[in-house]
Amino acid sequence: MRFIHSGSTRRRAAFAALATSAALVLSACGGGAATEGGGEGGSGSDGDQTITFIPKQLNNPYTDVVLGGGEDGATEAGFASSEVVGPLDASASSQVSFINAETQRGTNVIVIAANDPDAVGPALEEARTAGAKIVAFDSDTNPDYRDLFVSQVNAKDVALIQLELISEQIGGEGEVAILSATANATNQNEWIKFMEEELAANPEYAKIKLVAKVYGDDDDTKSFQEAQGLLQAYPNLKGIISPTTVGIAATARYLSTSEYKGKVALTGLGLPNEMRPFVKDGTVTEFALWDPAQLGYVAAFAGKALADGDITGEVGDTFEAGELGEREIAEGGIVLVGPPTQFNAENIDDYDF
Ligand code: RAM
Repeated sequence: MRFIHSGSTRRRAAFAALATSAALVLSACGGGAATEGGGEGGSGSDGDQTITFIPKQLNNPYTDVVLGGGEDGATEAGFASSEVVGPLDASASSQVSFINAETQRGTNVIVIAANDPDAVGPALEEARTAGAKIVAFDSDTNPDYRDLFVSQVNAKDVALIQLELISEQIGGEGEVAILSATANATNQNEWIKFMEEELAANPEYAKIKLVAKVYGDDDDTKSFQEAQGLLQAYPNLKGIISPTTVGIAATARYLSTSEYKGKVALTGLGLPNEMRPFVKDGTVTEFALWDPAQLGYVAAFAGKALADGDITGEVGDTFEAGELGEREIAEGGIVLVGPPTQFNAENIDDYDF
């Protein structure tokens, strides 16, 4: 697998299509037992272990890239099969039936990006009792419910980068708003908390005022409407931070054909392939992200190390994550992937995801 300049887009698209049909099959049977490709209970031996990824939602282009990396990682790590199941929306409890189905199938490793830190808890506890290892990635569960969390980048760094970018782009003063994903998402809320703390504590940001936080639910249409609503409600708005790939793309689309293009700044976390036209047409100057494929890739290797009993999730445990090398589990049971990259007109064409 090649990272950052990855060219396996076609394979990823095929994988995403498979992912969507898997979700529909499981939805159709109400999250009940599905037997295809399952293992024998939570204790598969080396050669027949199974891994299932449960993203926040399917039909999210960010998810497709993450899962492309996950699929590569699962194969390289030596899982007998890897699958993707998940809801089509990112609401708090939408993942529960999918977790239950994996427990019934005896899946050895469940990798989940939690839509809510607690709503998935009881279902994950049952999965663990049945022998599954739980790897959270992208958006953590309450730590009680998982063996470890694979985090894209240090959460505070993600927050700080976005503040630096918006401050630069609005000349250090004025009203700003945050357009987030869902109100329950652990990752979003952690980044927002760090942004609010830094705005309050750092004198460099004394003239920046956070006037609103709105939620587009990682739904393209809702995010677009929320962006529009922000500009109507706050005529003096100077900038928008959208720490979600769905939100930033929808907001850019809105701004690009509005009177605010080039006047209201927009930054946050975006996919270079989705943001390229808006960087080229002057709607967006600079935004950030990590390589999402690496997140799925590292999560698969972490799952294998747990399932093999090589690690337990203790601080200081180490495992090999294929071509990304050795990873160590840090305080809080967290494995960092990182680092973040900033994208602008000068470098955006160097990236293909
Ligand atoms: C969205 C999701 C995801 C987040 C990225 C940056 O696709 O909200 O959880 O990590 O954006």
